Amino acid sequence: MKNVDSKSHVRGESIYLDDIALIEGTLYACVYDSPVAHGKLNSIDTKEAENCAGVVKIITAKDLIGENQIGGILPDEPLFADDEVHFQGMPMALVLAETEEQARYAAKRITAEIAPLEIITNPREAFAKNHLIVPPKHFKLGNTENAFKTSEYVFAGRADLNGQEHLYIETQGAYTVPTEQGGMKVYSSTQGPTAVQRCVSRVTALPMHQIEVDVTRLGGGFGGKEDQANAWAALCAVGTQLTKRPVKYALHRMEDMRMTGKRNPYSANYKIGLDKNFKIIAYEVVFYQNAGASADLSPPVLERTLFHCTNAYFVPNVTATGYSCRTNLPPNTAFRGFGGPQGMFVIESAIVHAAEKLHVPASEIQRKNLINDGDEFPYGQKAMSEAVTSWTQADEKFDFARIQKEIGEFNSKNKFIKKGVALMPICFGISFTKTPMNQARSLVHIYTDGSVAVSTGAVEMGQGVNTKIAQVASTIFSLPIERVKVHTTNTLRIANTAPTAASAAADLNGHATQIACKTILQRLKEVAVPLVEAQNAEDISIENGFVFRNGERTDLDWLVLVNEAFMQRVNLSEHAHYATTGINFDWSTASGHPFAYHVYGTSIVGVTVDCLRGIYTVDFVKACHDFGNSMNISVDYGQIEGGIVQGIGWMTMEEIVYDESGRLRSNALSSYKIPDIYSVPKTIEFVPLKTKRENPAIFNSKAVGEPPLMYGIGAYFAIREAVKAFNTENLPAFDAPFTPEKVLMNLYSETVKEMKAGK
Ligand code: MTE
Ligand code: LUZ
Ligand code: MOS
Repeated sequence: MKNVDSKSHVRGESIYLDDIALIEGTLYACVYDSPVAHGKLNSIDTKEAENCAGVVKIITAKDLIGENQIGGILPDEPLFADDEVHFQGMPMALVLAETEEQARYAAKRITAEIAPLEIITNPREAFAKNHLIVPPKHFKLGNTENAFKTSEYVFAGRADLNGQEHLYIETQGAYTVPTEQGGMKVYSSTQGPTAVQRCVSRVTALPMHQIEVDVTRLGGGFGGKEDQANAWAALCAVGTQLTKRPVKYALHRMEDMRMTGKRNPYSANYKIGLDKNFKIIAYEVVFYQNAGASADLSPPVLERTLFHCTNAYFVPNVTATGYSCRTNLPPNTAFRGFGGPQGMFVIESAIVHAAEKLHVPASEIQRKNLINDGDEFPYGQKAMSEAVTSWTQADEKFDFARIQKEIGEFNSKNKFIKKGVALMPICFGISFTKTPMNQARSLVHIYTDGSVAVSTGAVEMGQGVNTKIAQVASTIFSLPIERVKVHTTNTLRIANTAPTAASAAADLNGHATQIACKTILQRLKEVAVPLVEAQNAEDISIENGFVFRNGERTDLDWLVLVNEAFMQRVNLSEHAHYATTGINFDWSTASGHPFAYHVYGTSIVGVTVDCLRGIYTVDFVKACHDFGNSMNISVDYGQIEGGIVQGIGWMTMEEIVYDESGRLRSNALSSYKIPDIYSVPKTIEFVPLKTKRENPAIFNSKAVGEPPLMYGIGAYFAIREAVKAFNTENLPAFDAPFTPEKVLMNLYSETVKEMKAGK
């Protein structure tokens, strides 16, 4: 079944923030942001800007009626810089003008006097100076100290990972409109309407019931709008509060890249111990997370890094430590995988390191250590594992040995073109690790023409959640999907929502919708009993628009039944609540059962490297993936393909560069390279995992939004294999992304060394 938005998308008729018709009198906002990464703010001079044409008001910290604070987890993020600036791009003042051009022109005329303070951009340096966002986090299973003593082989090393720009097609933005009696309606491009509502309430001091947040859809979020849509909504809201006029701000691409946080970069130290059969018996890892200037979501991101630090493997003795390090960069934040991919990259590096030293294929160590049913993750939960089944089924379908053999033959015949292949098993936990966030609500109405309207807490951002929710209602009521409309996400209809994140939106909100629909359906069946002369509601079913009695079609149709229910004053609406059962986690013991389930899969990634130029192509990604019973295979394939390409981009070409002054050098699409259609793998082939197990998500499905990104990690290691096939003298550092420049330097490492030595 097609995505319910496909027609309006193709026609360009779908509505995003920038398409909302503006009300007369709307003002345009533009931020003046800090030109330095760290300093004491002595004064801001807005005089020249105030005199610019069209300027209505300029707002700074001192003008706020509410709190100058937007930090959700820790109160460490002022909306406007007050006494200090903490990163380049930190908002300092907001210009409101009659036109967008006037607002931007005036913002450029603001100046500030800032006394420079020490700038730190590197997480290890921040750690050395004890600039931590939160106290360190630890996971411990077994006893690594003893296990290293009994290990046959021990290897230690370092892995580094850069961040990633979200590059949602629709930039951040908001539009706020005053409503009567001091209230406000907020249109926001956010994954978290409730987070926006809370934040607006905080900076305006308006109670939450005066604030209506409405979201039609996003042109992508990828985690970047889980928390970081708040600031722009808060800025517009303050503007509306102080001028009593609607205020709009849609960021330009370069503003967005400069002012918003990205995927957290990490630096890590690992130590891995194996027994003589290559079983990993000990793993010690320390993560230095680059959090940026404030907490934002970095603490839970770091937690998920620890949750996934052993990927799809069972290691009986694990000590994992995470430091969230405060630097003078824009606050980093959620990004598809939420720290999980970073944890996985480090253990994959450790395994490849061991394999190289032991002269065995990495896949042998990977396979021998896959987690099995009943094995314990380092956080106490016992696995219900599909790691081995997905590995075996991928091997049966795609034949690893044959692929490896073909690549070996190719490499022996070609001097300047080398191929490489890597296996990438994944295991990703599904549920917000903060248990209370795993709840959702749905509001369902049947109207007297028989059509159905659904509202939930889920935000559509291209991932197809509205299609899946419409499918739930259409399945329960047995109506064509056209009879169901999923409406905007709105805090007046659905309150206290979790953000659409953690790949859990379709499940949580789908379940709530299922409960609401079933409740109404039961009422309708009871209405039908006397009308079709049945004994009781159990004898009734509704299929394809007709009432069935004991499996036999009657003449009573959906429309008549609905109207009969209405005439009998039976409630045709329901607001239902759903909360995931059986999950818990306690940080005081660092153990529990945080995930409803895990998503598994095994991919094989093949690349070709041009050893004269250092450029490469990803030839194929083939995998056995644990879709569960996919609710919508075409939507899920879209998620798989998009996730893989995004993962490959992160691992290979997307390179965020901040200079030592904390200035973003990769600040536009000319200097930040993301995968285009030419860098998409020629072949992406997936087989669904076959298993007899029941899947716990809605309609026996499994979450699909984030896990496929992690297959992209395989591209890094496949390129590494190809590079080693050309330059056998060199073992490249574990330092992602593997950009063409780095590939070239590693292909010619000896030449590079000689050049450095001045030869
Ligand atoms: N797909 C598209 N097209 N656009 C997006 O912004 N975000 C991803 C994923 N897939 C995203 C996407 C992220 S980070 C998450 S957490 C999930 O979608 C969220 O949606 P779900 O819970 O409905 O899977
Ligand atoms: N967001 C969050 C997430 O707040 N908690 C999570 O556990 C999570 N996991 C994945 C993506 N976003
Ligand atoms: Mo996704 S990182 O959970 O928004």
